[in-house]
Amino acid sequence: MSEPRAGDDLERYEGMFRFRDQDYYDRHLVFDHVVPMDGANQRQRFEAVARSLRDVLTQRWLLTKETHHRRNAKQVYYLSMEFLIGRTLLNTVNNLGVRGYVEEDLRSDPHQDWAELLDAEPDAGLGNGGLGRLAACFMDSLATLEIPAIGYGLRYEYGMFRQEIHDGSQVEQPDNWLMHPDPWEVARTTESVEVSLNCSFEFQGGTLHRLPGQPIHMLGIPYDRPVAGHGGRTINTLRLWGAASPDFFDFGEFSGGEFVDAVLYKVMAESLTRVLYPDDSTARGRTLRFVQEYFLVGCSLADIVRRFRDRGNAWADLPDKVAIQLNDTHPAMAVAELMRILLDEARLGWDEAWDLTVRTLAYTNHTLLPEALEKWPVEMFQTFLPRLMDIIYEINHRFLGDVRAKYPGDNWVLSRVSLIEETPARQVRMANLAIVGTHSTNGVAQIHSRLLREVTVADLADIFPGRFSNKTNGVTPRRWLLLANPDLAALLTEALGDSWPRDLDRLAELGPLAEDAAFREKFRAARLAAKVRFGNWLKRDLDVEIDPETLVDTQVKRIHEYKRQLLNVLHILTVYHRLRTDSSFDPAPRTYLFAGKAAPAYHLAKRIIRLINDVAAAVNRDPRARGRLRVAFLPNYGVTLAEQVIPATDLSEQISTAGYEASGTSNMKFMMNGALTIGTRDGATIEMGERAGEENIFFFGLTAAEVAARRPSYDPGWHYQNEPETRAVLDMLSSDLISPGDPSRYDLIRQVLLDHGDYFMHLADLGSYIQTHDRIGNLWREDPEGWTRKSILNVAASGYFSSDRTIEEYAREIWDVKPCPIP
Ligand code: 26V
Repeated sequence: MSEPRAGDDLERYEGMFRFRDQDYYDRHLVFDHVVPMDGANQRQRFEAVARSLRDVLTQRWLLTKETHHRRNAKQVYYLSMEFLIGRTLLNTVNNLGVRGYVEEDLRSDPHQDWAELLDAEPDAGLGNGGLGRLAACFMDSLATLEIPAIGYGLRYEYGMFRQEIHDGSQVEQPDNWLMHPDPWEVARTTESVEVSLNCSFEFQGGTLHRLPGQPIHMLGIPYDRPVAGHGGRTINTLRLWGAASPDFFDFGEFSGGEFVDAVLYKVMAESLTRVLYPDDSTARGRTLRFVQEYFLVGCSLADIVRRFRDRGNAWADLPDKVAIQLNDTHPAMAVAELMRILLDEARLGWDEAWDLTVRTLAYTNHTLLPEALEKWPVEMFQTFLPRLMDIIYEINHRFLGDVRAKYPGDNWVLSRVSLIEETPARQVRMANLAIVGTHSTNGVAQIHSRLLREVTVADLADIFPGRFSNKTNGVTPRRWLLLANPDLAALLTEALGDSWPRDLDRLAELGPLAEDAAFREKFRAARLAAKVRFGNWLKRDLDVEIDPETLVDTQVKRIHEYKRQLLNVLHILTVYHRLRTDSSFDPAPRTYLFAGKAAPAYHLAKRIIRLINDVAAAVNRDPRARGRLRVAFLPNYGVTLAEQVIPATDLSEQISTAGYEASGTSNMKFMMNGALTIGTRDGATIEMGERAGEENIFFFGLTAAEVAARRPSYDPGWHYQNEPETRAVLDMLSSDLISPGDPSRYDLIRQVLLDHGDYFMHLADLGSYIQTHDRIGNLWREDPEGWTRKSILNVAASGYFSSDRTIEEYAREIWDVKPCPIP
């Protein structure tokens, strides 16, 4: 990786990277921080390296913007409330192809340690999970494919909370990731945007009063971050909006007491982008989130329209020059806001404005869970955004007129597709708004797109059949393979040359090598090296010890009932029960790893975390389990932890109740890194099986159709009565073994599984899950060559799951954009 690649014309970077030769690095270190060279701390050194790198890419960044502008190229705008970026330094160094130079230069600095330096960068955790990480992978692919694109999001001062585990339970700590100045971002105060709400606030004696009808003006300050594509040609921009209050009030007019109120008011406006909302089913109805969504939409559309007009375009050309993708319904107010701009500012007629709006916007759905489908009270729109509410009413009026013509006399269909839900309270259905107001609605895996069309919004799909499509998710191989797994990446480069990170289909050439014993040996060695590296990292950073020779079995993702971490726990308890009751039982030695955050108000999910920790404690202290069974919950799951654990995993757990996981993306990352998968036929895991061959993936359990068919008659009690192991394991939950001295600690979980109907059907799938795990354990121990063969075949079949393929499909089938090569 230290060699510059042919054709990447990296020579121009050489010389610029002489950090030690009094160049960028020394200057930044000494002058930015005003410290002597040898007195700087690790954080200051990180900032200096990052700044130097930003200096190096600045010219390319400017050239990218200038080229896009000059060519008036069609531009993609990706609107998302979340971008789960993680760290930027190593990814940028890799993508620019300058890792060799940087490492070499830093080696000559006696105070410098590359690994420690990387650790000084906090994760930019501006997202909850899959949806936010997908946005970050897409930004990488857009830049790599040289597609003109800007990502728009919010600059939360506090990202996803930091998870600590106290006595086995999750404790949320604020993530003050911007405590130190962020070296990547550029504040562009001169490009600030003003957005207005029709509702103001007033402090009176320290309490807040709403003043409907009195407009409040807010400022959006853009903070730009460079997104360097692999090969370093295109540097796109991620623009995050920070909220500020314009100093529109004249401080001189305020008397002494009001001065303080005025400042409080200002502080309040600036609080808008303080914190990321956790993905929380109870989060609906919260005014701050509503205003955040509008703030993103208002600032971004103003910016997009300004760029469009600056290039001298006529309004009629909007869809030919601009493609706006809505990442879920969070920015769906864009439908009404773009109409407002075209009607009130551009002064177009309704029909033309509507045609341009629909052709410019597109929408991606990321979940079918009913509690996650957004609805906002009509009253909230009326209070804050009355003009948008008027526009939504008018859209609905015209739309329902068309529907009436299509289905005369069918009032049920009208009430189902209406943008407004009438009962129990009047609310705007944001998914309906997004489908009606855009030309494209896509799901994120085949099964998900089908269920969306056939079940969730079947009426709308009937009305607009041509609007629906599937775009199966993908992940960037740069971060998830090249960066995360240097051992395997080096082997791939040895076998295939160095083009695979940009052409992941080339992994298919590994297929025949699965039969080559010498290659299998090297492959196994690379995988073991990754596991050893992970083991050392775990010991050093988290003080957890694992044996890299054991089968590492991992489930990492948000903690949610539908993802069924509980099913995994029930299997572990089954193995433990056998170890306790059968002295001849001798399973293949395994390490079970969990990580994931629970929404702060999701009590059951938090209880599941505690259960995992209690089970880990019980198992790990029992001599009968020693060397055979080990369980660990790794705190604070995030991008950086994922980069560590995924390459070291042998078995990936993708065990959601079929029909509930829209796609999953960690499943793809595990596959690329050579893990085998145990999974239900859900999300993109189904497509992984189609590509790798059913014999190379471990499917178990009910299909989505079977889940739906079984639900009405499903009785979890039957399994308890008739399956001795199921009964033994559920009884362990309320025994002294797991929660000594507190046997009722897991009553809630027992109730969910037995008394409340087990909505996610854990017990229905438990038997088949356990049998499948038994087969997996045997294969691992009895046939290591066969395991490695399957592992290689999985990597070989993973090329399809590159986000480059996904983005090429969006570009061709939704956006109609072409690459715009930078000279
Ligand atoms: C909902 C809410 C509700 C209120 C406050 C904040 C918030 C944030 C996120 C969400 C919904 C998240 C939906 C989501 O992350 N879906 C995941 O998207 C992945 C990428 O397409 C996909 O792989 C996962 O299967 C899907 O669960």
